[in-house]
Amino acid sequence: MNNKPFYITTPIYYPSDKLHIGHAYCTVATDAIARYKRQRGFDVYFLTGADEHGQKIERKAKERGVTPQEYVDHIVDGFVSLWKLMDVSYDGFIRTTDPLHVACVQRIFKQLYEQGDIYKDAYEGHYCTPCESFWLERQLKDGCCPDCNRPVELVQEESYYFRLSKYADRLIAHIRKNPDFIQPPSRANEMLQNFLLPGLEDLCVSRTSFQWGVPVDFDEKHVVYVWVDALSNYISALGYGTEDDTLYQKYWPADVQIVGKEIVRFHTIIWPILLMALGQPLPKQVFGHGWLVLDGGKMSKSKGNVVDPVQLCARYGVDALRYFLLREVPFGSDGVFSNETLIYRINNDLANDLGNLLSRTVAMIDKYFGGEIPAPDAINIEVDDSLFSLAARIPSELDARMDTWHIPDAIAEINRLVSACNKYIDVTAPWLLAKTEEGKRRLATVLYNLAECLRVAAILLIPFLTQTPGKIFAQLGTPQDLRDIAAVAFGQGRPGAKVEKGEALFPRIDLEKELAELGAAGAPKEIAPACEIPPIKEEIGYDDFSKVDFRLAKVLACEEVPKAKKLLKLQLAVGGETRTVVSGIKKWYAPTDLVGKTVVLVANLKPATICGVESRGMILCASDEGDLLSVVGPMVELPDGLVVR
Ligand code: ME8
Repeated sequence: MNNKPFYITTPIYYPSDKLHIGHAYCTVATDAIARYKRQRGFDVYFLTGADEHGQKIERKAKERGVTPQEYVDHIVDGFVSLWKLMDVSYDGFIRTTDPLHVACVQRIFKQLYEQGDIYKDAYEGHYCTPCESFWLERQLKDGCCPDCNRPVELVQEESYYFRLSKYADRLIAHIRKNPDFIQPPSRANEMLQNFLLPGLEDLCVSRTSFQWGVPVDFDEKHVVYVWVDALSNYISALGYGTEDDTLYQKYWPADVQIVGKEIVRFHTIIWPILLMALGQPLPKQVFGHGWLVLDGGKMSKSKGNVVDPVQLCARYGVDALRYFLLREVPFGSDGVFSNETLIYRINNDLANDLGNLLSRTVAMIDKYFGGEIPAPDAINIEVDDSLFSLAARIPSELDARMDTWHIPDAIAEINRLVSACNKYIDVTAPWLLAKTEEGKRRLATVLYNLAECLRVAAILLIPFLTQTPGKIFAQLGTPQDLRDIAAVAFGQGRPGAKVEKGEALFPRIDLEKELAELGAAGAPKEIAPACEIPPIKEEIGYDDFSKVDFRLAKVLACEEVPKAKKLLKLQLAVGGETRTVVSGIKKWYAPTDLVGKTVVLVANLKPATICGVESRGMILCASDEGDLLSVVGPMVELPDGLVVR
């Protein structure tokens, strides 16, 4: 135990409707580092949370007819369940709507104002609401946001400004003197060349055109700019500036702040300058990771190609998804997600290599040694030595990769050991050794070595996979004290431990069958409406509502309307009466799909003649005006004619 504090953070997430696998990537990678450091005896504090303020959220809540707080509460519950599902071991979860955070932001703003680093002025400029970013005229790309290409809004407001320019030289010097501050180094260059060296403008840090933010407490018509609000989370969560700032004293400055590449700019310019102005130390490192992309584009809900981590966990298990995210994406660069590569990784690395090695080893110990790990005996220097030395070397090789957060390379080291074991089985041919007494003495050594390598691999896998190491230990009968990193050295395993055959760690997946099931696109289908969910209409009284006569109606017959592309003609039974109703649902239903079904009819709608057929009423459908449509009906069988209210 070295007990040194280690503070690591993820960005705090925007409450968008659903987190996708790209978000999960960032958090799972951070979790792996946190778990790794804990395993190495550090006193880790891992912070994540939710970034809940801003115009975007205010607008969305309004569209849905709920308060912004109600809107974010619901979504943040979803974040917490996803992190729980994916075994994300955070120590702190900060919400920017927490009163402690709000008070901290207000104190920071006031201090900077009082010391002259924030001043009031008139502002005219361009604002990208989706990115919550201000842009100068010259920074726009064809009049649009240079980051997301969406239109910007011209904003004219009296605002507070933060003197970024005053600190620019100090920041440039800091970046140059501390090559580790921004990682990977390419991102440091990008910040220097694109933003710092051309010169920093002062930053507009308050808004008056919306309310959903932290109010400037000495000038309440202003709310604090969301990025100043959001970035402060990293210290507000530790009690910065409060009476009880024990966590702050212990953990700040952060050892590493993991962020996506598109927000490195905020974390390596605004954030360090804010800290300089407050007289606080800067984080030791900001690491900008790449994106998980689909077909060359960043995942995003608006592109309609989101892949749901909850669905993927349900289908393949948490460890399979964690493994894919951590092994497939080179840390710092972009990685591509496809169902095919995910299944390939599961089959190749997890089922064939690791899973098979365990089941073969346990089965052989069971068969040839009555289920007890044998004591090593007849060593073959040539063959065994290379396995020993690899097993002895791997832990430090892995440490070297993890020192620079090269998680996929660290996992590749463990895989090297697993592959070497599989080759060792081929070379030693245990099934032949089992045939003679002398061979059996040698076989004892071979199986001890295999069990020992598996134990070492399982210990090293602990930071990355949360369920598999425990399963390996259980099958090998590894006692608790030998599951610890302190016991990682090859050869500590005690002969005599009882192995226990278990289920396959990762069942093989039939790729073709699976892809067919997932659909031609190879991605789990997301049901996403074609249009934004429209806002709830203006309130009406019960009197207005009661004017509409909704009834249950049974479809007696249904046919296409001749020469009409979209229409079906339905004969409906409505409490002893038969009616004809025309409905534009031919694209979704064949006539036979509907016969016998009970639907909801607007029974007192004035008759209308559509394509020569008189329609008396209208049946209710839920639709997004795009491809999604369903006729609406009761959840249990009920007689036609019943009133729906
Ligand atoms: O940026 N691949 O929040 P956010 C990899 N609230 N990472 C991805 C990704 C993808 N496809 N999509 C998103 C914000 N991310 C701010 C942060 S911090 C003070 C405020 C990553 O919910 C993204 O790069 O839009 C970012 O690091 C994180 O998810 C949260 O994104």
